Amino acid sequence: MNITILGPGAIGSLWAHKLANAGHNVSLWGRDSSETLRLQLDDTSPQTFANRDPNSLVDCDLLLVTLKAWQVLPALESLKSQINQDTILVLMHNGMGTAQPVCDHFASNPVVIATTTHGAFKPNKYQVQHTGQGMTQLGGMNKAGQQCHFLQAVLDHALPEVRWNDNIQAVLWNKLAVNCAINPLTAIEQCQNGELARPPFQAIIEPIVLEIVKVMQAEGIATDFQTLLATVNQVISHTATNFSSMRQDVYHQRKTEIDFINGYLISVAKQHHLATPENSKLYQAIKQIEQGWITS
Ligand code: KPL
Repeated sequence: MNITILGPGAIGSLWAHKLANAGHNVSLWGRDSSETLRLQLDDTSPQTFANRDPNSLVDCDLLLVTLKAWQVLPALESLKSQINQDTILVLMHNGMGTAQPVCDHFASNPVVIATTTHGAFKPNKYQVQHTGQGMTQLGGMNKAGQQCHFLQAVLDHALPEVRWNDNIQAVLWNKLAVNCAINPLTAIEQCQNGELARPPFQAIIEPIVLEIVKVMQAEGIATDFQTLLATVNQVISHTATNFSSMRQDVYHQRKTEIDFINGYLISVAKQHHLATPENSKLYQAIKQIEQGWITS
């Protein structure tokens, strides 16, 4: 397949390598203006990818969007005239809230949403490290996207394990809950995920999770407090030495994904007339940190 990776950060670069090794024709579309990008995955030999080649959009079978949530819509909008109406758009990022606007703006394209637990780290422009084996789940967001089940085999062949999930919304909501509880707290405290297992943090996490459970149930997602709390704590323990993506964004003074994580939760809660004071506190604290960089 002709595959273009829009946003070749750590996860995008990992997929670029794996898909190219599986025999696909892979191009990148990154911020860098150079015509080619040379990338090395772990200790394998470096590969050269075309970058920002307009033909790689026109002839694209699959556009894998691995940008940050807040970059997705502006980037796709700016490329809209070059994107073929048959190109499958696969969105893979933390948080929720981009898929519906993408479906609205790209009504003819199949839209698929993906979430992955693979760990990847890009120490510099030229290298990417696969830091943790994980699993990727996919599901269709619109009618055309729901017919893209075959992508499961294509992607699984490149970087297993990949599962197609007809109830991708439930998967995304569970991931959102994990990110709502872990990301802002670790960013505010500037700590590793594992710190949140300590009792003072557990006392903060419990009411956060309780609010999320109520919103998920109002959205028709089957869950309960004990199950969701256990899911959050399992991720805390499995990723104990990680610095969460939001902790890294705050550390480097980069715009965070808060609007698409706790911000998304708060906006859905409002639609159901549910109060979310604990999540709102986290949201405001991260917004205040971001505001501090603008005014300083
Ligand atoms: O998704 C993550 C993130 O950092 O954004 C978790 C699961 C919290 C792992 O760090």
